[in-house]
Amino acid sequence: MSLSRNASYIPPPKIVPSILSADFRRLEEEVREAEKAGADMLHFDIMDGRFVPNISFGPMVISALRRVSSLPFIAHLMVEKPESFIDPVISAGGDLIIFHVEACPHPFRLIDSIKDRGVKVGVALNPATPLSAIKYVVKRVDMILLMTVEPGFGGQEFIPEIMEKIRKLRRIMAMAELRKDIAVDGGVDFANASSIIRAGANVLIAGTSIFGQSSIEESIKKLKRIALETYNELCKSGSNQRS
Ligand code: S6P
Ligand code: MG
Repeated sequence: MSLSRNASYIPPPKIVPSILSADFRRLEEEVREAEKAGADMLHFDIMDGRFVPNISFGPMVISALRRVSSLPFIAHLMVEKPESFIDPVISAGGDLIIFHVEACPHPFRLIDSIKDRGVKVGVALNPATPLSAIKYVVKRVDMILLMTVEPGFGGQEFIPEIMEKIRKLRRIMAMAELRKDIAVDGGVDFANASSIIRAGANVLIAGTSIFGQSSIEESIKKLKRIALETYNELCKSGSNQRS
């Protein structure tokens, strides 16, 4: 099916909790609660203290949680030399691996090596990295992740300038008739979720506004409601075409 003129194709929204903000003393319970509440995927921030000024956790945490959740797992590699994390993340149970374009001089090789192992692949861009950095690889990936904070820490504020970057990427995709997930990561909350979907992103990755709240379940449901209402409105008005 080809796109009607002027309509963009935003895939249905997905709410993706980032466990960086979870209570690590009760990680299993919090992940079970998130899954029960309707989370669509789970997001794991792997940091090496070099690509970003912080260290989080490695594939072992993915492997431990793989035993308690059947959600698709996204591994967000905020590391130098992402190629050395591919096998450990896949063995641990990762379903989609996202590498940073700033950390990878040979993205075609890395994308192929991830896909050859039967795993999905995404590419992430730091806030100040222009979209031209992924021009030649965008067709080959399953997801593009736009950082909406400088990577490294949870609980930061969404950088408003990135809203225009989301719009631009969705426009580029519509012109090329590409129907891919655009994820945003950092500072996503109840107040900006609707504008993010309107701009053209559909995967909302959220740490603080899910795990940092009094109820994980209510937060996921609220984010989902906001995202779905906005999405349905866009489809109804004809500015977005359903699949
Ligand atoms: C950004 C961070 C992100 C995370 C984070 C978002 O530094 O490293 O990649 O996914 O968990 O958290 P929050 O609190 O901004 O939603
Ligand atoms: Mg992340």
